[in-house]
Amino acid sequence: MGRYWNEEIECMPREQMVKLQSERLVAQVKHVWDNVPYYRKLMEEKGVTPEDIKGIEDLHKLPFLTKADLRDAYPYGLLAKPLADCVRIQSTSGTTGKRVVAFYTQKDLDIWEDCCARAIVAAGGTNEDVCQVCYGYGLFTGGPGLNGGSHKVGCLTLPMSSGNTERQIQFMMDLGSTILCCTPSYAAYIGESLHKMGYGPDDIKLKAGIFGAEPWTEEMRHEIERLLGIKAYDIYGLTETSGPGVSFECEEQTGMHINEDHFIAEIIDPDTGEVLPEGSKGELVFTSITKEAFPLLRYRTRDICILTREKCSCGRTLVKMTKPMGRSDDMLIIKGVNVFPSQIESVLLKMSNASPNYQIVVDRVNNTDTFEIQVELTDEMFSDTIKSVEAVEKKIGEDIHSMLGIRAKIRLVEPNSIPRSEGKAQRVIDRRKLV
Ligand code: DLL
Repeated sequence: MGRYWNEEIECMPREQMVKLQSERLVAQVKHVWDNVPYYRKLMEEKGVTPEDIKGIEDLHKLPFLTKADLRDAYPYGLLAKPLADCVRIQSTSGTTGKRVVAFYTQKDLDIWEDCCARAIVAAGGTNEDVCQVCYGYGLFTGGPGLNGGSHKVGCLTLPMSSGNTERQIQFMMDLGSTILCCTPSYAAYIGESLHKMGYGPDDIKLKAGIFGAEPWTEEMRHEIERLLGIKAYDIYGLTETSGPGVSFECEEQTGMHINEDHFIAEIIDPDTGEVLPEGSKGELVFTSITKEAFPLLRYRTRDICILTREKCSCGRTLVKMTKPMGRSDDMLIIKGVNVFPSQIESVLLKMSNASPNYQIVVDRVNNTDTFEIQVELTDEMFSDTIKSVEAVEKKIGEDIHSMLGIRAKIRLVEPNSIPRSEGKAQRVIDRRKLV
């Protein structure tokens, strides 16, 4: 028994899928070679030409692409279509170096929304449903992606964006929302608020939720399911590969099926780059084989997980990935926003009177991330007036907010109070225990 958006693809026999992937890969490699000088150079450096790629068995010959390449090529250097053919951009947060800008043609948008439609249908969605989308709208891919998928399925779509939780709950009750799409931490917060307002699962019509964009545990899943009286499904994706919908959970809830007709997944050793056999834990690498405007070949996601082809009771033959089990870089996801410690360092280094000794403390209290940055006072500042210290605190807070789009609690601490280390400085204390 299964609920599919595209049964032919989702349940396609393996040999047929390999054939489809191979054909698409060959065409995609030619497309980037012909249209993206940046790629051609990378391939030439590795001594590979499109003729060397005859099918997915040759994938390993291609060079990897990393976030550093995206930064080098920012903003237009990886574009594979004329700008006149592009109709949308989406982006990650971060005002400087770490920002990722992805481009879409109309066909790219259609495919992306189709992937999200598969996730909604796998969670039980039909055109009878009322789908409340509380991911952020705007440059973030969460809102636009699930919104588009919901339209495709024919759900009545509520483009709420995040925030204003009482109003979210009011709408949910008035309009009888049946599917909720948001980050898991926001889902838990909505659940708690519902109870605080004196209501419970019997007062709402929700049956399912599609939650992703940040790590979350099985315990959190059970908590959300209990608070809202729903079944909670995971969804994964990243801006670089379009956004949400690269993979999605089915009713078995034992990993997320990857939309393999659009993305080829590999697991590599993050240190050596060697491709690892099925079932190994390693870094997830994606090749997008249908994207026109912003195709990425062998893109290193930095997410650590395991792929499995064990038969799934839902009938889908698409490979499954586990929840990401961590990252091979130092990126943190705080309140759904991607944060690199180096971004915080760059804010501090720009201020002549702040010390570069800092520590980031992240925790999860009542299912919401807390974000504190402890910054050491310099000796001169320590003897300054409280007023001038407060001014520094405020300035750091504002600069962090404008850099990341989220607020941090800034705590100035005494000189030399942050432990020094002899090796790598421990910049991050993450108490959330997410994996
Ligand atoms: O978070 C896209 C998205 C939106 C996915 C809505 C799901 C739902 P980025 O902001 O580029 O894109 O962040 C991508 O977030 O590399 C993972 O580390 C993490 N991530 C995304 N989904 C999950 C998930 C969106 N289900 C980065 N579980 C990725 C754990 C996730 N981590």
